[in-house]
Amino acid sequence: MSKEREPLVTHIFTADPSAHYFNGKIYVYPSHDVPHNGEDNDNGDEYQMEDYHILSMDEIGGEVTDHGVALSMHDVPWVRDQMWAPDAVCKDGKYYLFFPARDKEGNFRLGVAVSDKPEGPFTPEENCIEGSFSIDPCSFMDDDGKVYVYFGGLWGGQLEKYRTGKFNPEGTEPEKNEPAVCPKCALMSDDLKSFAETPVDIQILDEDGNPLLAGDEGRRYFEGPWMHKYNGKYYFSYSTGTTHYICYAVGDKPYGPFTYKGRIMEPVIGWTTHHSVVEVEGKWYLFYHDCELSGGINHRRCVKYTELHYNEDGTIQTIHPYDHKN
Ligand code: FUB
Repeated sequence: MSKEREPLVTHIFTADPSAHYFNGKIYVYPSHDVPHNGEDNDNGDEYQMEDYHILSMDEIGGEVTDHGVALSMHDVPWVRDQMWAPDAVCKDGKYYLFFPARDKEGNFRLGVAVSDKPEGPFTPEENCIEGSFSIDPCSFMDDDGKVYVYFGGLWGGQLEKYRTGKFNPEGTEPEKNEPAVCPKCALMSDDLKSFAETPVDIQILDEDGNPLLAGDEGRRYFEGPWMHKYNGKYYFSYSTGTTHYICYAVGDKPYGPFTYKGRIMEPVIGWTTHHSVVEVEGKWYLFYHDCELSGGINHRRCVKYTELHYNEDGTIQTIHPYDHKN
């Protein structure tokens, strides 16, 4: 059985959980951390994931099933290594797994793989999504059936190297008093295998309508985007990386702009923090990870979940991950 704020599974290390409610069950699409003794660095070289295992639960608190290898990097012709945070969407009875990985040149790209079942196995496309770059795809289907992919991550995720629209290996973050690097969004084609448009910037604004600045590290975007809808509003949430918060911003359209509203979760044990938000039978849950299972080793993480609560005005109550009261 699974318990709130405890590792969902302990037989493998898991991270970056994208949770969905498909066919009356909870499916979690996590990264699968590979234990090794290499050192951590700012390029994320320690995250050497090679495959994906899909987890499922019949209900919140239920037994967790590990469905085994759903996709391996050895089966994806364009991938060199580092299969990082994935997500999935269901369209017309098929399941689409979106994932980032380094291509043969060592640049992060996004790929897609398809299955008839939510747990896979997934069959990958031969090539990465044309025009894709960076990491952490979050696939969101709006009420009209359109699917958008939000993505991007700084540092190891290379997002700052695309500031000019083209890859610049020397690209850096803006100065502290300049607008922060924006996450990206692209509408997907009907078959979900390509971008239907050039990815656009997602603007995150402060309370005065100004873009968050690069030096505002407690609020600006770093990686790990997630999109969900609550009471007709679009909630764009993400990790602030260097300050280790999960924050959110609210808007009226899938492309934003989004106005910063606050923190969903305070820092967890470990450097990275990464989440998803899912509604299950009228209650809302945050899936996230920390490094408690490994005693704090950054690349040996474990997926957890906890209930998430909204206030009447639509703001989200901040979760303190190790205080079981809030
Ligand atoms: O798991 C590798 C990377 O760490 C993810 O892509 C980031 O979001 C961070 O969790």
